[in-house]
Amino acid sequence: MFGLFKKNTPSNEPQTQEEKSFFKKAFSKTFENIKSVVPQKQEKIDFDTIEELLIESDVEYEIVLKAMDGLDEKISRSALRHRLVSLFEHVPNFNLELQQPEVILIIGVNGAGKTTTIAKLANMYKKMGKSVVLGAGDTFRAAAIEQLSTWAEKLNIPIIKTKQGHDPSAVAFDTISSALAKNIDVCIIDTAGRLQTQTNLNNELKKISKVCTKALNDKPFRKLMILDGTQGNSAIAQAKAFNEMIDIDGIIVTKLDGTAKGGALFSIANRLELPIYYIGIGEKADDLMEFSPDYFVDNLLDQIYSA
Ligand SMILES: Nc1nc2c(ncn2[C@@H]2O[C@H](COP(=O)(O)OP(=O)(O)O)[C@@H](O)[C@H]2O)c(=O)[nH]1
Ligand SMILES: [Mg+2]
Repeated sequence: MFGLFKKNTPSNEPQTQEEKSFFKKAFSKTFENIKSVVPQKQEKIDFDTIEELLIESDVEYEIVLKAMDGLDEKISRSALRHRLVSLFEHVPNFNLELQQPEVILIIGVNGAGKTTTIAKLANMYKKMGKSVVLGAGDTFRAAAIEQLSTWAEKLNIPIIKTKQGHDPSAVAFDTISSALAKNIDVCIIDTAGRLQTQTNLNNELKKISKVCTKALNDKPFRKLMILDGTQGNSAIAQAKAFNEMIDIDGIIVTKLDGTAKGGALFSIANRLELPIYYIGIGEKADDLMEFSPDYFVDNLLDQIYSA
């Protein structure tokens, strides 16, 4: 089965038939779109055609130019594979050593899928036999606390929460303290959606991050950015600003099930120089998948290249 937050290695690839078809379903719109540019599979494909299909699947133009620089007029599968896979190559910037408790702070704009992704991660950890506690750190809206509480109940997982309007840093601190006191393996902390331009909210986020560090006695924890896949490339500027603010460790891209913009994964990973750990492919607790760049690229090339 999938491990959590491993380096992107071939072992991250879907193993069972079920996982494989799940992956194909997630990218079905993106792949259909690509096939409309190259209706017939070929051994070598024209430079201009490849350029067009990358742009069509929402790879940023700058990244398209970078990936294709110096390639021949007729491009072979292996040449293109090499270029596309290397767009994902960069070392994850967090310490892979497991901490106890493993703390994950979830960050992103409103509606990106933060709360839903927390439920999915909690579900995954639980299935691995780990104990989990959730922190309802989006104290901005009462509905957000309720939403996470509903998930906690459904998944039978404890949750730490306060009233709407209370200090989210206190919730983060209490969640971590509770995990330490009860020997819980994993803490996942929600935060309110915010834009990179909202100074007050951003100072609040820095404070939450500092409080986590303090509660953990300076041990590292993970800050994951949730990006809405249907936004394609427009999510990148946002994520860059957040990364400058509090050093993001990795990305989860949601809602890939509803978009043909799967190519944006290339630009997101390359421009942010951060690993994409998971992809969200639906609204249910099981709709989260580990992301393997190699497997993604191979499947994409299968659509257009003959064997
Ligand atoms: N189709 C689909 N919908 C998703 C996915 N992740 C989240 N959503 C939906 O997106 C909406 C916003 O999600 P939510 O978790 O509340 O976002 P938040 O504001 O960032 O916490 C909800 O209706 C979710 O069910 C996904 O991977 N696929
Ligand atoms: Mg939320």
